[in-house]
Amino acid sequence: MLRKTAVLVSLTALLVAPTMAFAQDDMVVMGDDIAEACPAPANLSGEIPVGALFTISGAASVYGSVQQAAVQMAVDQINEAGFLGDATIKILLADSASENEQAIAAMTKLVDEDAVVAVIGPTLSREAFSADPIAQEAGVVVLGVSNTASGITDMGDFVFRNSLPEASVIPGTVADTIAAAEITSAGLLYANDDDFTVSGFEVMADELANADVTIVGEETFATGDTDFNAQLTNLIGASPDAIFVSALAAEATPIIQQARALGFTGPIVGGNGFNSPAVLAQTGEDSNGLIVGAAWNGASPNELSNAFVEAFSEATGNPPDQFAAQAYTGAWLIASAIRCADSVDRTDIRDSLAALPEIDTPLGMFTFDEDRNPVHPSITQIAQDGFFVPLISEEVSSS
Ligand code: 1QQ
Repeated sequence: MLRKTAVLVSLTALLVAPTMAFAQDDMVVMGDDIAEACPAPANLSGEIPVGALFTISGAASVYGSVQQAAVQMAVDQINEAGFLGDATIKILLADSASENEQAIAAMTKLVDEDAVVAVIGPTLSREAFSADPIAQEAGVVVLGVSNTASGITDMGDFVFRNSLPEASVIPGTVADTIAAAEITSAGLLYANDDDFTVSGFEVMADELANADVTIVGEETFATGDTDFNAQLTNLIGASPDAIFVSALAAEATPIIQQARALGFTGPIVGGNGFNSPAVLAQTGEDSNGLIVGAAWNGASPNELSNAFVEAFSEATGNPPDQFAAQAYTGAWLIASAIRCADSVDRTDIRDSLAALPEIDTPLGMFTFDEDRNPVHPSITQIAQDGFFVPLISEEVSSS
């Protein structure tokens, strides 16, 4: 029903032939296909408040700070392009501080006091499981741009994510690792107190078993731990071909360092928590041979991705990571939903987001499935000399 409406709107838009292109100052940005599918809004004016709830401080701040920069960059482009007609988006930024209670308090304020029409975030899956029910209850769209645990969108029909879940990415990571490094055995290490790390571990264990890789051992730790020598000694003692790790960046870094210090030279395979350049910067040569599945890599041969890399690098002085690409795309998706709804009614925005046509994004051709989860390509990467590059089999060395 909703999709039919979108098609009709699209035909109408073609008849009035809007040749609005969202290239600014020769810069290519997202939004062209939505500009064609949905006519310029006629009912919007003023500043439209949209919440951005990210972990800007605390243990997981490596993810939140780039998300903040990417969302702001997208919103600046959206406003400068007049994508919402006479209206502009105003981002209300809130810091979840890597704490679930803080995420709940911030979500409550955004939804109740600030009267946002939608929220982008929160950064961590465990924050989302704590805070998203508040948005769902209030009937406000919450769009996760980095939540990868299983079950996020099961919280309700106002809960969306554009971040590929571990369940979509890790099967490819396992298959590519087996193909490239010919592993037949693996050890597993994960934090057992975080929704994302537990979920990632479960997918890794299932996929390895499906692929007939022998699991030589499973070890756990708690978020905040710094010494992993006991667990790694156990795993390495069983001589695995690879070690699979589900951890956030703060723990991923010492795990890589300690595994290498204990003499492990095989592939370390990480989940989404490893996807920050901070992990590579802090581990230096130790991260060579690290394999990580991702929703995006800077080498993606995609015009919007290339333009995004250039604009983000210019705006911030640093190249973007996957979290930036997802946050940037998320802000454009919310703007697209508002434009196509031609309304700031919270339910209209929900319906419009769910009905968006497939659109071109830096993440590739993107659409939501019927459960409000993302559908777009994933990629397996390997760390080489401080950078994530797409994995091709010849590049795997057992250092
Ligand atoms: C989650 C994750 C983290 C790595 C987010 C940054 O994927 O918590 O779901």
